[in-house]
Amino acid sequence: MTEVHPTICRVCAAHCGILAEVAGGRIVAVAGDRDNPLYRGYICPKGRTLAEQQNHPARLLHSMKHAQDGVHAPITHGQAIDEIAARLQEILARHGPRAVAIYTGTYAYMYPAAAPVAMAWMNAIGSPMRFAPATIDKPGKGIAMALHGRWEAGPQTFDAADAWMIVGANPPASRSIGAPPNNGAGQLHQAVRRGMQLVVIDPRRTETARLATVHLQGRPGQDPAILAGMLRVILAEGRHDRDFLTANAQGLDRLAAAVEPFTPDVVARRADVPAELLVRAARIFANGPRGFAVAGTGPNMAPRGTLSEYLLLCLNTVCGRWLRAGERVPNPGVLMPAFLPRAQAVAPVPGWGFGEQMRVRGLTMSAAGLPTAALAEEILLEGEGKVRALICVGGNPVAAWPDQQKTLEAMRRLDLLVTIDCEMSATARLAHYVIAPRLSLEQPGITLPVETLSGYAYGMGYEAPYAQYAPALVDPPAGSDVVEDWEFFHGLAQRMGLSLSLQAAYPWMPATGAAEPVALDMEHRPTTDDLLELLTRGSRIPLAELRSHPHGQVFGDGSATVRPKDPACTARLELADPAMLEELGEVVREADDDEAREFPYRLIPRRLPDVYNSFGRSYALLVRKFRTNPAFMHPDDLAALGVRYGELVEIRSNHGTILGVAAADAGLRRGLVSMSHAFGDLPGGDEEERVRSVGSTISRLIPVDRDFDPHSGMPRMSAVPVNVRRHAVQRPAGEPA
Ligand SMILES: Nc1nc2c(c(=O)[nH]1)N[C@H]1C(S)=C(S)[C@@H](COP(=O)(O)OP(=O)(O)OC[C@H]3O[C@@H](n4cnc5c(=O)[nH]c(N)nc54)[C@H](O)[C@@H]3O)O[C@H]1N2
Ligand SMILES: Nc1nc2c(c(=O)[nH]1)N[C@H]1C(S)=C(S)[C@@H](COP(=O)(O)OP(=O)(O)OC[C@H]3O[C@@H](n4cnc5c(=O)[nH]c(N)nc54)[C@H](O)[C@@H]3O)O[C@H]1N2
Ligand code: SF4
Ligand SMILES: [Mo]
Repeated sequence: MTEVHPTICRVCAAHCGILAEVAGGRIVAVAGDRDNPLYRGYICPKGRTLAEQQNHPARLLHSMKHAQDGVHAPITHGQAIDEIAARLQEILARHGPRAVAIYTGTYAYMYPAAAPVAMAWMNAIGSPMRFAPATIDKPGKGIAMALHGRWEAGPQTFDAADAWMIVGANPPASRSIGAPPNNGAGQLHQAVRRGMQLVVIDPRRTETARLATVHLQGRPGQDPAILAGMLRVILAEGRHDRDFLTANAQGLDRLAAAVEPFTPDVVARRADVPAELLVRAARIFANGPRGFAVAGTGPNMAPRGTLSEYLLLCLNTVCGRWLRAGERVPNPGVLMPAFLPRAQAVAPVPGWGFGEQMRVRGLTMSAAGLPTAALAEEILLEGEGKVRALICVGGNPVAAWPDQQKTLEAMRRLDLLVTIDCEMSATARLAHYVIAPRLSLEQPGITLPVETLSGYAYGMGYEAPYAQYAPALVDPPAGSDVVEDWEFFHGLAQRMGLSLSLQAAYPWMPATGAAEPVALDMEHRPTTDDLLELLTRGSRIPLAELRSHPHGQVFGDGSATVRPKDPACTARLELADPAMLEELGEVVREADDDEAREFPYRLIPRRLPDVYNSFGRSYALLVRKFRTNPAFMHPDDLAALGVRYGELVEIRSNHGTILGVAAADAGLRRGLVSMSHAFGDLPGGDEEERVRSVGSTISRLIPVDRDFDPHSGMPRMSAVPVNVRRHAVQRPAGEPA
């Protein structure tokens, strides 16, 4: 007998509402769910792997303990937690709480209880050393928002936008930012068809750029100049929203003076974009009348990512692209407390320089969190405060952190490395213990993680008051021994005699007020549903009500309109943060292009549609098109180097050298190498063979301690200067070494 159940795909942060067919306790097929009011039947190839995941040969069905020489042996999860707790207690007793760090990776955020229970455990041991991918992703967002101030009512929405701008993001592939999470690609197409003008800034002619009214295909790393140039055009032509600025912002004159040097001609030279196109893009955006401008990983990974995000906020503010009193609140909250914002600014706060200090490079806590790119150095640096134990949750540092050489050294130096991972990832293979988790369809889930994203960054999260609850659909395979990620931390706390208090907040969420910590029962383990109740307490729609809508529901509320500004509110959006304008001054003074002779090419990141960071390589369906991460280059560049498609190229930076399989992308600017990250696995063995079977690790080209944002600690991960040449050894694919 087969049954079909609506559920939530948790392979990526889009969290599509899908259908799963269950027979004999197994998932036998998945499909889009036409009855889902938001996703309307959408599913992608990654989501389709859910039918295979549960019983996939690569899946870990038991936790593992390192035996010797890189060999792991199964261990029961209870025994593993006993041993880890004992080891942690020794480390805490000898070295104090700072010696224990946590890294909550990508898959920690697909499970609403995972990060909150993990943070409750960190609170209980008293360690501030909490790291997440945010600081190697788009840290400029949180920091820029701190410096600029927030607009309580949020931005004008995508569904009603006349002019939309996307800087270095490609939602058709990444489904992450720049378009709503529910089939953003389809929505972009529709919006353009209904007449929305789209401005795209990307050195590559992406799927997004192909829909653009204006595509500025400039040099990577030149977003500060391009955005300053657009601001200059808008201010010079008087296209700014004077009334809005007078009432709600400050620093306009200083901003105008700071962008003055960025004339269209200057920007055209620096960024290599036609001056007329820059002017046209600025006019389209400023004329709106409605829309918003968002940035993805492109500009954030390039130098001065925080400045780019800051100038983007200034651009939105200067054009008044924020919701006003009386307008509809797109999402007054569903699983979060009711949110009826006012049309007013929330004053700026410090972006960095508070909280825990890193022992390296003068880095501190920032509005984006502690700098993940400095954790390997913290582990390697001897002395008081050294990090000796690391627990990873659904993350893969060896594949994903910049500077793989340093990451490997650090992982090997740890007294204790534990990772919760469903596969023997590159990091798992170095771990003392690997905890095998339940997979998504084996546990209840809610769309809370997506809903909370809007609190982290504009242009993320749901634009509609939508939510879904999904019960566990199947048990883990017979004979397996797996736990939910949060259960690991509850188990640790039990053995260590700690009490846990749960806070209904995410690392990226602003405090909601309703979030007084609640003590968890340490005697009897709560159920995941108990935790979901706790995490959503005070929600506008009770979880019980949501459960009666298995296909998800849009909980409209006609009365949800933006309230007028509080007469007592004096907060203003800041257009002239001194540190940001100082940095813009440095852009004026710096040479157009450094390192041009030795490293004439620039490496830029890109997302491949069918894999998700290091997830997906084990699935035949997902590697049909790209088994590895090709080194995409312009065909003329390849011809100039005498390289044919499929041949090996050697890519060298000031930090390392990797091989890549050459592939042509006529949509790229010349002078670029565009590659995806998190491929390449552990180094070793025959390189020519490995690059064709597992790909290459671009983070080996990226030093963490040379060229980095001084506030976020983000290293230069786009516009990385590299040299490229044909590799001396060329063996056709498949030929034995
Ligand atoms: N299929 C798939 N989806 C994913 C992921 C995945 O691996 N695969 N990863 C997920 C994660 S963790 C994230 S953070 C998001 C990221 O989501 P996005 O930020 O949308 O990532 P990309 O699709 O790589 O788009 C980034 C674009 O920036 C451009 N770019 C590079 N350098 C610069 C620059 O200096 N300036 C400008 N203006 N553009 C530049 C690149 O050419 C690229 O087109 O995607 C998520 N979604
Ligand atoms: N050079 C370069 N480096 C980059 C980037 C780049 O563009 N260029 N992008 C950066 C970005 S944006 C990000 S977000 C980071 C990502 O950094 P990470 O989050 O550290 O990397 P992932 O590869 O997403 O790690 C996910 C891990 O979770 C495991 N996993 C999969 N499903 C589950 C599950 O259900 N439960 C559990 N517990 N584990 C699961 C996977 O096997 C994998 O090992 O990488 C960053 N690094
Ligand atoms: S877009 Fe993401 S959530 Fe939607 S089906 Fe694909 S992997 Fe799943
Ligand atoms: Mo990311």
